[in-house]
Amino acid sequence: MSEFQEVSKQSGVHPKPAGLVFQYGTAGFRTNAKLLDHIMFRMGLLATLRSKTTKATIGVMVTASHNPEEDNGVKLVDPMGEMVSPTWEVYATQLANAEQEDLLAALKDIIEKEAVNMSQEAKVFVGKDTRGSSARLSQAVLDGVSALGGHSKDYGLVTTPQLHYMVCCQNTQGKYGEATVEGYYKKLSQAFIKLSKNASNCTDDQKHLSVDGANGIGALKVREMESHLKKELHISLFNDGSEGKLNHQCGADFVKVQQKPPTGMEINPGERCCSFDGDADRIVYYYSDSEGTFHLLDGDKVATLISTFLKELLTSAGLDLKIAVVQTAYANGSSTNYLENTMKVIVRCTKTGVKHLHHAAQEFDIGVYFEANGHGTVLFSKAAEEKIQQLAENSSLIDEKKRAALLLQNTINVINQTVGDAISDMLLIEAILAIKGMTIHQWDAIYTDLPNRQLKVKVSDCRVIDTTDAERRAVSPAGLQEAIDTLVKKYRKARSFVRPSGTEDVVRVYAEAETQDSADDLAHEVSLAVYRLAGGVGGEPKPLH
Ligand code: 16G
Ligand code: MG
Repeated sequence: MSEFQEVSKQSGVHPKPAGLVFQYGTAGFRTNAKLLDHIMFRMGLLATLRSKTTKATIGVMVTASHNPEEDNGVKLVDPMGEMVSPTWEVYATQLANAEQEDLLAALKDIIEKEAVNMSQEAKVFVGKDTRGSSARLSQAVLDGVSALGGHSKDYGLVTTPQLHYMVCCQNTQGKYGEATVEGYYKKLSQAFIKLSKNASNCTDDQKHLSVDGANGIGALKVREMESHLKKELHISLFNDGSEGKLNHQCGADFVKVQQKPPTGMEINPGERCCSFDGDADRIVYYYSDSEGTFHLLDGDKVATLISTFLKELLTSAGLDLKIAVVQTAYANGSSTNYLENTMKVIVRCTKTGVKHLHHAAQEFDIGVYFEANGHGTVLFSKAAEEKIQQLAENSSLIDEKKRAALLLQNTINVINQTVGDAISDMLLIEAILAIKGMTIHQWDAIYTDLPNRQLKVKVSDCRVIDTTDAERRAVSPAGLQEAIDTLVKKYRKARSFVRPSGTEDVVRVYAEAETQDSADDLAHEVSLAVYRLAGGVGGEPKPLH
């Protein structure tokens, strides 16, 4: 088969160091950039096969998100802009780990299993973040695509959600939007400006937002987009990449984990601030109050704000659509309680990882999904979109209904439904706060987070921990769940769970309780239980106080 001659030749330029083994994890491959060249080339090959099988354009994004600058990674994007299907994650792992001399056999195995028609045309969109290694690694992806005769389009520097958006636009023949960065800015900013027109008496102060760009791609793209926003939003951009290091002491992950503002940002009391992560698919908000205390508004607060807004609009529009919020076990208990008991919306819990939430959100007319760490978006079913569209176009509607229908229509357009998108989420949040005339403090006061603590425990093999019920209960090792149950009973309003990390070789422990001291003690005691029952390595976990 001559079609493989080029693969053989090119793979020699991107050889696999013998013995290296990687797993396509929760968000693709991610490790030190020096080890990734062969993986990138092979993901170019795999994306080409996936494109032939689906007869659609596939995306490949080169990024390691919130990881340090030295790392890099790769994620594959399926035709509608969603994460690649689980079967192909398995192929990705097999192909990445095949030793150099076994590469063709591994490739042919996938072709056979999926009955890939090799004469089918293939098209792959490639994007990259701002890391020093990204140019070289995305070239390796492009080499993989061309080695199998696929066509590629290199979008160069784009955010992860922008690449997802391009793939969806392309495969819907432009129905979702125009598959260009300019098209993305136009679609989102026009919807944002229309939404903003519904905010009465919004002062310049209220239109101001400080953005921490994590010294990454999100900063570049916010800058590019600014002129499209027609002064409806005044952005002060910090950590724009001109000086600082990517994700270093800044960005959404730093702010969420450290519970403090990023370095390099000036914060005045009561001012709204937000942070993106390194590939701009996560966002968290925060402010500091008049006493200088820092307050974080995470993905749970975002989900609450958005779902409240949508629910009010549905009521005003007289639309009977089922709205649900999808969370993970990390969602603060207060948020779940507020959503279920005060707002009376359906709440679903899934395993950690965007793809699980996305999937669950697809089951509702409107599915709002957010991880506490700030990954999330809103999905509208086709039927829901059509109903909203019809209502917005109905000329006989009276004021309040008409207004609500138009707001819903523009809300749909400002949202990137393919994946969580920091820029799109930011515009939606800013529009909602402006329309509702709400300060960040008022938003924060919707409910009060329960104090919580997250810890990690090193064990010799994370696989000994197996969980069920969306990771909220451990089924193995024996006795662990019983131990957790007993510990939780000691504290008021307490909850705790453990799960093996999908991105690090550790077991993660989460605990929440009525006071910070109780949450800290509980997290420590549960860590000890994990250490003792699940083969902890190194010294015993020490108490926090
Ligand atoms: C990945 C996931 C994120 C999840 C995190 C959990 C995507 C795009 N990213 O970053 O959603 O919260 O992993 O990490 O799915 P952990 O398994 O180490 O706790
Ligand atoms: Mg990210």
